[in-house]
Amino acid sequence: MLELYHFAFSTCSQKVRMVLAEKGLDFESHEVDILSGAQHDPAYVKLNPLHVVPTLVDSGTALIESTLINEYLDDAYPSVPMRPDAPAARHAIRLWTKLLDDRVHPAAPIVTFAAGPRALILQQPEDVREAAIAGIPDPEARATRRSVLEHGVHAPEFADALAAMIELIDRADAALARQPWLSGDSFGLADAAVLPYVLRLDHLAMTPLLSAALRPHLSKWYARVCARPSFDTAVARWAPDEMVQMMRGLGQEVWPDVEPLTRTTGK
Ligand SMILES: N[C@@H](CCC(=O)N[C@@H](CS)C(=O)NCC(=O)O)C(=O)O
Repeated sequence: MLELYHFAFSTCSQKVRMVLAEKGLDFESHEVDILSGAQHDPAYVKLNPLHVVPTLVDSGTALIESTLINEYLDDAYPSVPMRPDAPAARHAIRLWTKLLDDRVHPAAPIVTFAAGPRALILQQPEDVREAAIAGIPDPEARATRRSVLEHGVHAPEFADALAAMIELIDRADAALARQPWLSGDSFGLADAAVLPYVLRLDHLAMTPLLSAALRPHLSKWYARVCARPSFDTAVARWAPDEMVQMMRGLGQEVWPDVEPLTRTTGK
């Protein structure tokens, strides 16, 4: 019996849902509204002391950290394997997940909050907004969130965060010139892990960065991933059209300020 504590638009939740869907695993869904601070609820913090989503509960055992959850799922439910057997190929997959965990994931909320839900969060009552920020356990992450909510894409942290995401799509484009999937010959853990960050750029109307003219191999890969049944089950179903349109609209508003930064980094 699997239970997933997650949030519809969270990158880490999307990557775990992709693996669950690829493996045909059903789960009981518990949505945690991280925009309203539900990740700081003491009952949830007992499951996930890091105050973040996702958390997978498998037969009563709580599992945290999305990269490790996906590796766990591949070990515990191997009938649809999502990693090759060869040690070097497994190492290559872990290089992708390490890049995401070390560099890209910390950048993603900066890019997201600056370009997207910032406008919504600023409309929240101040006490709700403050409680959500105050609950972030890491002081540096807390200060960054405050800065990004205050200054949006003009926050000092924004340009480097955008550069991290662009570095990811450049690396992926180069890798996909050599092989059909980031995990090797078939869709696997690296593809599931990278997808949410590419999708995030798309949802924030930074779609020109994913164009066939600029990044042809990534562009084809993204179209193939979006056509998989798992994408529908794990991502599209959880992203109501009106929310996606709203994210895109917010992204479009800041694109004139963002676009010049995309020219000084990556391709
Ligand atoms: N390393 C963790 C990171 C999880 C994480 O940062 N989750 C985000 C959503 S993608 C979250 O819950 N953020 C809560 C917040 O921003 O306060 C993992 O991979 O599971």
